[in-house]
Amino acid sequence: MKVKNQIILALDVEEKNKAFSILEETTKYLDTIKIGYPLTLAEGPKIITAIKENFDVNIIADFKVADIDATNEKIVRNTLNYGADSIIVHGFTGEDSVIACKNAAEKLDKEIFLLTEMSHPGADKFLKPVSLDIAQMGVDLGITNYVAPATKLDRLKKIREVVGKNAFIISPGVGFQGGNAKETLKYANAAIIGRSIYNSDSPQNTLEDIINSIS
Ligand code: NUP
Repeated sequence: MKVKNQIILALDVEEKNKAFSILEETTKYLDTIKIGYPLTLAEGPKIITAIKENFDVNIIADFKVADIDATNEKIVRNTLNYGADSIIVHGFTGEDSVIACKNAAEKLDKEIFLLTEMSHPGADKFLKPVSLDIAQMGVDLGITNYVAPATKLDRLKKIREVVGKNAFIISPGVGFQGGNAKETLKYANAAIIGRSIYNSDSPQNTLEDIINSIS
């Protein structure tokens, strides 16, 4: 996997017009975006298809899939059939749930990202104690893509140690949540950035500044 300029835009706006205007400004510098519940619930899942038809971007669907295996299979298959290239799944649900996601994605020649630890403070209570085990489970299952926090560089570093140098880590929490892009990219392959870009007066200028800061 490769991400242009090592930046993934988290497009958590809630209107198609706004989403499209930000994409028009930023896709010169980006080839990968992340869409989650905010835009998908506001506009319906066909927004994924519409973006794929209008912009040359890879779409990571951030649906943090966390159900039993049979339901996970349906969520992953439907999401990827709308045109998403990959989907983020939780690991805390355990092996059978994660394997169902992996198999469903591979059937469509697509990929999953395994979420290990999260970037917000509250994740320290329940997720932190098990996140390295989640990462190790991912390795044991042959998963090569991971999500790990930019706000907790010590944790990101540890997760990198578990998943190995060849794994692909994408890392949310840069900017608004306090993480720094350059520091994050010492351990992660790409930084996920949302509000700092899409809430900026000039998403394009902000993105250019971030890219300059890491190169
Ligand atoms: O641990 C996580 N933290 C996180 O912020 C896992 C995530 N998937 N995210 C998502 O990354 C979050 O839902 C949002 O879409 C994006 C970060 O956006 P922002 O804080 O840069 O606006």
